[in-house]
Amino acid sequence: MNLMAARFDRDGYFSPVRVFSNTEISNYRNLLYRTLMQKFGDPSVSNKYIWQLHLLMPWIAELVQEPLILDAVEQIIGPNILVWNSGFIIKQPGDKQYTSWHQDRTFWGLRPERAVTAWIAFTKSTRENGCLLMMPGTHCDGQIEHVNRYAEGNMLSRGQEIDLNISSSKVVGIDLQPGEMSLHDISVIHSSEPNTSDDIRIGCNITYIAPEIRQTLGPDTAYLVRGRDDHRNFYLAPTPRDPESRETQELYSKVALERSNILERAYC
Ligand SMILES: O=C(O)CCC(=O)C(=O)O
Repeated sequence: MNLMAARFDRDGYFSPVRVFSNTEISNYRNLLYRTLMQKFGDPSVSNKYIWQLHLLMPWIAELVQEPLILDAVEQIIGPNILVWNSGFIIKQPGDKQYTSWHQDRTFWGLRPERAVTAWIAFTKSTRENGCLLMMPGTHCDGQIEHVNRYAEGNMLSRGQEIDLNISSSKVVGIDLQPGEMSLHDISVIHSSEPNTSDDIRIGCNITYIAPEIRQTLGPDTAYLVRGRDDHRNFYLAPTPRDPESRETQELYSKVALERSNILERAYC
């Protein structure tokens, strides 16, 4: 086991890993602004653009296949890799939105729970602008009860929260420069706070799974990016060619609906 895999195994996360140069991440940031920022900011459509954006936008399909990301992910889940999700979490300057302490596994129906999320910094990510916060080692604690609190500003759909006295001395902030990523296990307890800075914070999160993982809450889709899938537990989606084409739009609507049904059925 290499150093990264050993640390991930011990702590439930690993950071930082440089995966894009400054020029590359700035190009991706431009693409984000050009294709999606307006949609994210429009409340009448923004909830359509939460899940699996790599099945809509060709440039995100390319991003999720970046070899440096996959090399790191391979150390953790092995040589056969599917993308289960990709999306963006954006906090505007002074944004009060946050995510409460949670374990991703609670909502996603994936078993066994071995899956990893790559969180790629499209901007600087710091304590001040609301970076990810980790509770090291908590991926070994099993499923912890979450309570639906629906608190204002909580970015989780039902404001799900772990009812636990979290000691701040154990919390680790994941500081990242643009183009760096962190990796976290879907069982580790994590959160993020509001953006108290004058700068936007943009994170792209991509969840990777091994093909032997099953979806327990209904039909689901994934995207093969490395190796092979001998299990076929997920419908394997094609690479999108044109986000405006009927074919891509129909597939995207279908998989987004299936995903929201999965979240509806999830524990909590
Ligand atoms: O980006 C954030 O503020 C929270 C992200 C998160 O909870 C996740 O990627 O699992």
